[in-house]
Amino acid sequence: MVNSTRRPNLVTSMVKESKRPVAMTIAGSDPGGGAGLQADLKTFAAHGIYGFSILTAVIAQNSAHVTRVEPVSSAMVTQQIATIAAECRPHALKTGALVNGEIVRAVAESIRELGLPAPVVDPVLISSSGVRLLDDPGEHALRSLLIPLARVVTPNIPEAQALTGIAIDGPAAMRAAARALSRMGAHAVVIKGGHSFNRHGDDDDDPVHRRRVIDLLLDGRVFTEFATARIAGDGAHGTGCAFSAAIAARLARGDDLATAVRHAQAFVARALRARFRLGKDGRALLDHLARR
Ligand code: PXL
Repeated sequence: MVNSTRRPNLVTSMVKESKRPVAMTIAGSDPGGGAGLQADLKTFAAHGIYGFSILTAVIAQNSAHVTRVEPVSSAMVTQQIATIAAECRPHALKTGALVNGEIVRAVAESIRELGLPAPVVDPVLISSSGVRLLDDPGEHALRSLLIPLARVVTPNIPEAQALTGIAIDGPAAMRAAARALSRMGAHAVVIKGGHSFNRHGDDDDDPVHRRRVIDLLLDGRVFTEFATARIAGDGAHGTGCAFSAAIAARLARGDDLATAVRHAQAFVARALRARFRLGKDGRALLDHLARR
């Protein structure tokens, strides 16, 4: 059982307090290591950032399928965050799969009550294999409780559409969706351009977006576009996790948000160019430690 009255031992009390940057992820488990909490920790490590990880759900999955999602109790999520934060306040925070309304509420309350940094909110709604990782009450709580606390919210195009109700069929609608998310209270929004626009049900009839990916940042009232060459193929498992974790890692190092987004885009592109497969019918996996 828990022994909360245990006295600190002499050895640990002599260890110097570290100045090294620390980031915290609040996310679900991917035992395959491609997405979720494990991918976030690898991304932090690749940036030289120490990582704290708060588990929201145990998820049985491989790169092709999610077979079971078992949420952790919201009390346990609260307790993990409080116990870790009592020892060291992280310099940056990101959230991933939060599964249900109670967990979203627990995370938002913990951030407010403990005065944690404004989080990078990756609004994970469904897994890349199509299974819901946030239920309807959770989606509502995300909009009303967590997005208003966000330093930045990082939806892909389908997530931005689901959260705003705006059909994103081109650059103007993408800007409108960013403004709508900003009106929900987020300090900033990045809509990732990796998913092509859905025009007439045809994915890629836009000549610019066929060759390039444009991630759109709205910080306050300022739009910035980050363009990069589109990497051919059908992407990889966990690109969204790597992107939001890389932003958090850069923020933990003290970068401003635009610099963090630019580097996160380059980080994901590098990891994606070095992608590989482990199974026969699975999705590609990122190489989070790729050098170039
Ligand atoms: O990429 C979204 C995501 C987030 N978190 C976990 C996941 C996935 C996608 O599969 O498994 C745990």
